[in-house]
Amino acid sequence: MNPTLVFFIIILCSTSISICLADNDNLQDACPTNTTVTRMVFINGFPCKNPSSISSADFTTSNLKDAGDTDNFLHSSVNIVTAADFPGLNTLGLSIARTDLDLDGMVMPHSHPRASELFFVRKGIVLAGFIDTNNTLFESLINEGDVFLFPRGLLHFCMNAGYEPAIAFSVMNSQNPGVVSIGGAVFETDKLLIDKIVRRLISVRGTNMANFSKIHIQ
Ligand SMILES: *[C@@H]1O[C@H](CO)[C@@H](O)[C@H](O)[C@H]1NC(C)=O
Ligand SMILES: *[C@@H]1O[C@H](CO)[C@@H](O)[C@H](O)[C@H]1NC(C)=O
Ligand SMILES: CC(=O)N[C@H]1CO[C@H](CO)[C@@H](O)[C@@H]1O
Repeated sequence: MNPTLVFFIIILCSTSISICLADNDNLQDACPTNTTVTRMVFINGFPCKNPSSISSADFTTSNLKDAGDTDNFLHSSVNIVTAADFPGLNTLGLSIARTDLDLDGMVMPHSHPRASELFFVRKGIVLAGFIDTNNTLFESLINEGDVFLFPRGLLHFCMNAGYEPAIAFSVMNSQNPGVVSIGGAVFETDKLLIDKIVRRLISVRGTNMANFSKIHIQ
């Protein structure tokens, strides 16, 4: 094939990929989700409310005020609020989450195919990390007020590394980030497998073992 043509095809593909990687731009000020519309037609996003009936309540949520239920074998809870639950988020390309980590709590490796994530620790000490496409582990011990970044689509995890329950909030750059979890329903019945994954994380992590001494799966 003509090399110039190949070059233009590559340019075309890479520019259209970069467009697809972000949520669509909004064409109006706001478009709060009308949650009562029966979805007969499937569109990219949610239908908007009638602009004349939009109010400040559409742009306010208290869904992240309360701690999630950490009474589970991972001792953690994650509550993601998307445009489906928080009408004002529709078409803004944002969503927000709250993570509660009890002592020894962890969130298993997972990824968000449509969003990068800013992870802000509100309380406690958290070990947060992600694994890139070269299987290199990037991780940090983050304290209250610190922010860690999980790039789009990469597997990431976090665990409580302190001596008190930890709380973190995340902002994601998609109104519907999606979750691909390797710790899903399959593993919830197989604690041995979880134990193997934790051991694997520890071995990847190598030297700094001190913070892991408290992690155990019951
Ligand atoms: C939401 O959609 C329903 C059904 O189409 C409509 O009756 C209702 O008025 C809409 N609500 C708002 C606030 O626009
Ligand atoms: C990929 O990882 C290997 C070792 O794990 C390292 O030597 C190499 O530099 C890494 N490559 C990139 C591009 O990061
Ligand atoms: C909570 C805790 O023990 N954190 C430690 C984890 O490891 C680093 C590096 O060794 C220490 O600086 C932290 O105090």
